[in-house]
Amino acid sequence: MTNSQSVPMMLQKNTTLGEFIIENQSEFRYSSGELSRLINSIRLAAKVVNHEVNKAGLVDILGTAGDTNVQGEDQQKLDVYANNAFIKTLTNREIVCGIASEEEDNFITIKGRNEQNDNKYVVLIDPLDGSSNIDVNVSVGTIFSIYRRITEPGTPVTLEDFLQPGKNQVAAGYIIYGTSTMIVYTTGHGVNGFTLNPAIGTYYLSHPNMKFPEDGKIYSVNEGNYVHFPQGVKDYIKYCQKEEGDRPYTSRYIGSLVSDFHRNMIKGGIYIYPNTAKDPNGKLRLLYECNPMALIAEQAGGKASNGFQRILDIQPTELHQRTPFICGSKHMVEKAEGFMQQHKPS
Ligand code: AHM
Ligand code: MG
Repeated sequence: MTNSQSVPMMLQKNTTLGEFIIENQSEFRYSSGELSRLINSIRLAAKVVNHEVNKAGLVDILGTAGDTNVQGEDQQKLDVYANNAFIKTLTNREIVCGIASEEEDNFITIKGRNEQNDNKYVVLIDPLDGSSNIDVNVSVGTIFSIYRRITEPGTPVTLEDFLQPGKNQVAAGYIIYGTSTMIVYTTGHGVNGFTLNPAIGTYYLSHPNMKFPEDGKIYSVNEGNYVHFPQGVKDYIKYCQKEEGDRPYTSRYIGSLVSDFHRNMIKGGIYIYPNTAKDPNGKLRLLYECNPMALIAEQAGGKASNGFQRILDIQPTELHQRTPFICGSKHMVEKAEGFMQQHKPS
């Protein structure tokens, strides 16, 4: 994936997501309409999940996980619900050849009607990220990542199709279920954000050509783990807190990657989830969380690294691989990397 090029785009604010997808279809490298249909189905599944997330506070009234609802169906936890909603939509529409989800141990092979699947794309998804925030009415999100398969269309997908470095992504995005619901995504030509008008169920282009400010004043990290952080991260946090120039910076941590990232992209900031003594590779998953957010960050002029290496260059070896993650405004990430370098493990 190369950096954004200038392509004609329909960037008027009253453009709907549906119109935008059609208008910009020709910008995809392998334009056959398949990727457009795929993003369309994600848009649809996101509406279904949004509807369910919005009623989360009613769960205690309507029934909890393990109960049966009025239609006689089992009530599901929201993350399970979101997982099923995305998998079902993508499977029913026969639009991809494989799906990997943070909620599933193994990838799923999608068979076509005649047992053969000629679709070219695989999707990797974190259906409901930050789901521990659901119980307390705080924003959560969905993160998705799309690759062209490596193996021949018509044959079953293999692990190799999913274990591609993030720079191979053809598209990535997130849905934020916040005070309003938004889809933010990139196909490698910049980043655009669409806000759902819940009254009519339509997403409108509200944030065209989103850009990370190069500098920022917000740092987002779970400081409760401070004593376990690598020395480079500790030093960077102390730098953020120091009274000098435009510092101290403001600390803001929601504990929901999509929400923290979204705020930092709009206002300027850095998100850090480092490795700790307990979790030597950090907590976040390379394929479902870090790669898609890294592509969006780079397409918006930001940066994403594990402290020593560009996230999008990492060659994954496992589906559920974890990585330390430093992401946000370019100059802030570079500064943090500088502190990491001073304590590089030999
Ligand atoms: P999840 O996929 O289990 O929801 O975990 C990912 C989430 C991120 O959204 C968030 O930034 C992070 O975990 C918070 O972790 P912690 O509570 O350790 O700070
Ligand atoms: Mg997650």
